[in-house]
Amino acid sequence: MKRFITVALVFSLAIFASACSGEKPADIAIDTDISDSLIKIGFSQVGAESGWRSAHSESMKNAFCEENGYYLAFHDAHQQQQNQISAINSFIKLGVDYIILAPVTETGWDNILTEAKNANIPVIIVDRMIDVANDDLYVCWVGSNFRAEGDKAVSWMAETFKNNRKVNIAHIQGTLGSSAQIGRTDGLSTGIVKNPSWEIIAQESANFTKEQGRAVMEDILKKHDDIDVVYCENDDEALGAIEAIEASGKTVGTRGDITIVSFDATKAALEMVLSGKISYVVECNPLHGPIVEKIISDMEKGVQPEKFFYIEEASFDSATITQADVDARMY
Ligand code: GZL
Repeated sequence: MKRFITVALVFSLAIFASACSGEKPADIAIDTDISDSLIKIGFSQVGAESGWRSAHSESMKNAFCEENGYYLAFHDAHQQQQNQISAINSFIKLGVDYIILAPVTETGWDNILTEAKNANIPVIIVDRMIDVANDDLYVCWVGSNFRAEGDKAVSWMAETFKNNRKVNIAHIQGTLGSSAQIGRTDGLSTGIVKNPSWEIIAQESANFTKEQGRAVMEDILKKHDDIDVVYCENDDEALGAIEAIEASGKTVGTRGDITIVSFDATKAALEMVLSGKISYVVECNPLHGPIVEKIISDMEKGVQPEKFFYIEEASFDSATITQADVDARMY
């Protein structure tokens, strides 16, 4: 196990972070009396932008707890890549045993991950994917097939609107350049090619947040009164969009004015599917903690993981969902 710097270290990324992003300070505080028997994990998390993200963070914190033999240094990057790079730099200086990165976007990681490699600290990527020149910069990746998620939503739309002469789509994207946005957008783009009656009449990012989802939808509603479908790239954007649509006097749902399609399948969204306000939601499973913990536990025994681990995912349709589906939701 790597020698861990056991002095009181408070890495204030605030100065650097606020200089770059104006975000609230986010410190990494490392205690002095960490038992050498604990495996030290540095985890750089995207932020706390959505219900999905909160569930993801909780799953990771529960898995990498002291009872399981870990010390977790958790950093919230407030959706800023520079904050993540600063945090990883701090983890390297601290001499953690493993770095886990949930990357906000796909590119820009080569240099910092090269530094981690040179420090002999294994890096595991979770959730979104990274695009680096050398895949040896990370040990493995755990996450979702975002393109497949988009294809699932588009298949449902093709069946639902197969008799429509025209389908006008408002497309609310996630964080531009993130794998989740790229994959879900690619799914819709392919659907547009395959379904000539479909047209994207508006397209804008709401950065996976409810607030921006509402603002973007308000803006689109001012310009368009012939929207048939809103394709939201996560539930938080969908919840915000629904607020804006209903405030405008229109109704949502398959039998309403505007059909809502979304991704994540958080409990809040499933309740909306059950009520019929959201017509279809594709699950994006955030419960990565136990999977990643098993990978590290195996690595500690000398077992190398598969390079890519895709999480199993379902989807929910307002025509078939049950109360039991909603009650069973863990997040
Ligand atoms: C998907 C994840 C996305 C979620 C959003 O794996 O990266 O980021 O769909 C979250 O809710 O903000």
